Amino acid sequence: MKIYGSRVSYYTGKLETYLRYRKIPYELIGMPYGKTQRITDNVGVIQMPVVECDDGRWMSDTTPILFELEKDYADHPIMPADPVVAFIARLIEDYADEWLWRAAMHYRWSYPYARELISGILVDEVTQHVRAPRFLKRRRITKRQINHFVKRDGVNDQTRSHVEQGYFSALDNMSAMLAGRPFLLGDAPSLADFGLMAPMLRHFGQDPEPEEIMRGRAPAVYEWVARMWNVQMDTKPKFIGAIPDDTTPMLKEICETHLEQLTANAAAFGADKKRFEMTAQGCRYTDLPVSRYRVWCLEQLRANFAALSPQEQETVKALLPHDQAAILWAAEIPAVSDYDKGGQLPFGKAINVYTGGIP
Ligand SMILES: N[C@@H](CCC(=O)N[C@@H](CS)C(=O)NCC(=O)O)C(=O)O
Repeated sequence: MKIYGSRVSYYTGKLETYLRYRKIPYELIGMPYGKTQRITDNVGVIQMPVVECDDGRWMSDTTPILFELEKDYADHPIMPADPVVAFIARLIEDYADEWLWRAAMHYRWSYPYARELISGILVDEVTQHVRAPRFLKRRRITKRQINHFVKRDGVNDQTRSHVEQGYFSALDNMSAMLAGRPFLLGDAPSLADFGLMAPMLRHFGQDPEPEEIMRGRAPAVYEWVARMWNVQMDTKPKFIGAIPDDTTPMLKEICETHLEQLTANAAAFGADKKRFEMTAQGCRYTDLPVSRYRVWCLEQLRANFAALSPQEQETVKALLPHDQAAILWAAEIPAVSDYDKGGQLPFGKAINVYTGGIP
């Protein structure tokens, strides 16, 4: 298959880790920003990664892509057999996809060495068609990324240290889980591990400033990144049969941050707003972009919770004893995403995380 993306992209790294695990051959092609028509015709929007399959079909959105590819590996899946553990794997993946993104973009574009490194790689990969001096292209892309993905995503003097604390918490919480097991939910990589590779591989584990933090604060996570990159397929993957206490801090963090954001975002989307406010762990964010895509993420989590047996639902509720978790089982939410209504994904038309492209 052909993957259009970038070797420094968050979600491309997640997909590549999975493809390597499954020994699925692929060719990574820089996203052709000069010729985007073919991409938008086939998947609806420009985002990375986008997959062109050998049979002519196109795929987008890494979570549905992974589940589509999983159909060939039913006897040794990345989803734990226990339904509660499987639900927690989905929750961790969603947090990795949609919450840690802000911290990852902040560390990449607010710090000088990361900015220097990545702006150079990005312009060489995806702006070959732009006829302008390289230093100018780097300056332009840096400005775009800082504006769109740092400032417009709510990182400012009030929130910066909380955003950075979110990275430290992820490192500490993963270290606690990895102290007892090679992978987060067992002896083999699960959806939770592949999800966390998105921020940990191509951003935190590669961009100079956060990489230095990872090496010093969480060597077990640094080691896990390499382990994930080299992990061999196991024909009998062993996952834990119940969620252990070492997972408690991560689940608390997910409720207090990611679920807080999903709740406030859904309320704002339902009220037809473009920007919203929220308070997470005492930190006030006053200007965040509303995301239709993340309403869909919440719908997916809720549908998966609803599919659990009453007893499994009680177990999940006991694992998430925080106010913010109630959105997972509330009778209804004040918004409908209307995304992927026909259940076509990963073959349907995609939408950007922020509707209408970058806010
Ligand atoms: N839900 C998508 C998200 C993909 C995504 O947002 N990718 C980022 C880069 S890693 C992107 O393309 N952003 C738009 C841009 O930078 O122009 C997935 O799971 O693949």
